[in-house]
Amino acid sequence: MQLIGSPTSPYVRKVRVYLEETGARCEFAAVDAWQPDARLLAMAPLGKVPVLVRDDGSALFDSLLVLEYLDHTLPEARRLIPAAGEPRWDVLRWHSLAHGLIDATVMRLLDIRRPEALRSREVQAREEARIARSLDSIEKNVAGQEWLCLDRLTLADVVLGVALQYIDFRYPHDWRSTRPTLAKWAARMTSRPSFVKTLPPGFTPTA
Ligand SMILES: N[C@@H](CCC(=O)N[C@@H](CS)C(=O)NCC(=O)O)C(=O)O
Repeated sequence: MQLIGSPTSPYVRKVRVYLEETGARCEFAAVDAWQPDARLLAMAPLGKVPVLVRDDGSALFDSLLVLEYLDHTLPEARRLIPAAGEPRWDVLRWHSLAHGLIDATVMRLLDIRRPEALRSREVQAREEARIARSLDSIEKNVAGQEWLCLDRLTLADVVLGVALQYIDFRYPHDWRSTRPTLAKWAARMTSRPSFVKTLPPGFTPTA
């Protein structure tokens, strides 16, 4: 299998950290997501990464679908997404929240990168408020625990770690001083080898 994606994309990094953590076998092919080539567009007409090319040549896209598929290729003991019941909804709910943090940070960045006359402070403020509100809510819910769900690493931890580092990368600001529990959790999670190995080029982790 081959994972196609950009090394700076947080959506791709979700999958790369997952692969490092589970040991699922898949080679990585780096592309520029903003200049997708014809092969990529033929497989994934939305032109967004990550794209997973399966061994039969068929493609899956959208990070959660790619992650669900990869998880199903593993024996149950190595999976990071519970198969059923409350633990599954809990992990997927955390995934939605962390993925939403990534979406908000991307939306803000895209607005900032528009020509000055087209930028909207209102759009940016809306995304910044969304991020602040979500971080406040997460601060109340991490409660000093090592893992977000169950008593082990799950997809929830992987995606929240990626989201927090993406905020540091693209929206650097002091979110830590008012959220000390989350700051500690983030420091622990992002020091894992899976995170260190997949750091986006040009990003120096916040201490
Ligand atoms: N919902 C998608 C989002 C993927 C996405 O937006 N990827 C960005 C890279 S950060 C992309 O490929 N952008 C290229 C474009 O929008 O043309 C997922 O979770 O995979």
